[in-house]
Amino acid sequence: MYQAFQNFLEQELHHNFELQPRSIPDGLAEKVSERGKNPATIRSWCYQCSELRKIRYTYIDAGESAQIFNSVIYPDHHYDLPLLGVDFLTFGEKKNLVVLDFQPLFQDEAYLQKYIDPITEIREKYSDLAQNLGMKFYDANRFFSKNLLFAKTDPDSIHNRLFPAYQEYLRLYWQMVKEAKPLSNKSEIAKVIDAQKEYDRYSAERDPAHGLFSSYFGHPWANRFLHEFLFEDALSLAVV
Ligand code: BLA
Repeated sequence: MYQAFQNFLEQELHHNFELQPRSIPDGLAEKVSERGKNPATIRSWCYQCSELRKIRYTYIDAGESAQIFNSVIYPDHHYDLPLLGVDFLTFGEKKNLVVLDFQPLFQDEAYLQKYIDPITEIREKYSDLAQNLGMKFYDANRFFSKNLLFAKTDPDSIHNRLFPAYQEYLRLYWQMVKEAKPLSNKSEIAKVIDAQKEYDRYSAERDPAHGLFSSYFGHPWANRFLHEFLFEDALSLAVV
């Protein structure tokens, strides 16, 4: 369902940045489960480049049961840029949930004006994908923007609406990354580090996918995947 989205992301990344592989801890890059009705495979990829310190994406292919594409891009700590967040989920015939956002590190007006307002023109073209759905797991005011796309949709719209929207969001994101001026002030950089860690801590705590990972791949693997790969900086904050 989402292979074309993954291909597009890969092509664009390679075209725009000097990617280097970033390691994935042993046993977490790929796992196959025979537990469900259909065998499920989870695969992840991770890269870095000078502007983007962690680029990760994950595809879960459980045939007709589930197709999931999830990605987060973390800018280098010298940029206070939002994270790019992608979460596209299809379960069976009927349930398609898609979320796409520039995830703000801060919520003050000046920040939102700088990094979120430029998306408005694109978001307005795809208002059918901005459905104002309530959030059960997350707080919409933390690490989400008013320009997020968040929709319950169908395969036709995924192809005809979400795909062009996704292309436009990604292209705008690359442009922002390229135009961003690196921070030189130590305390500003420290604020970015804290905010990115807080994102991992918050996400690891709330992640609605933990149950899904556990049911396919077992509890120990799910815990490792969450804390050692997806949100690896969640723990380091707890220790401080
Ligand atoms: C919801 N995301 C979900 C759900 C699952 C995942 C299973 C619940 C779907 C349901 O309602 O049944 C899946 N989350 C994942 C997977 C990973 C993950 C597979 O982290 C990792 C591989 N989620 C993100 C990112 C965004 C995001 C980057 O990981 C931002 C764009 C958003 N996911 C998001 C939102 C919801 C969601 C807003 C709805 C949650 C709610 O109602 O509070």
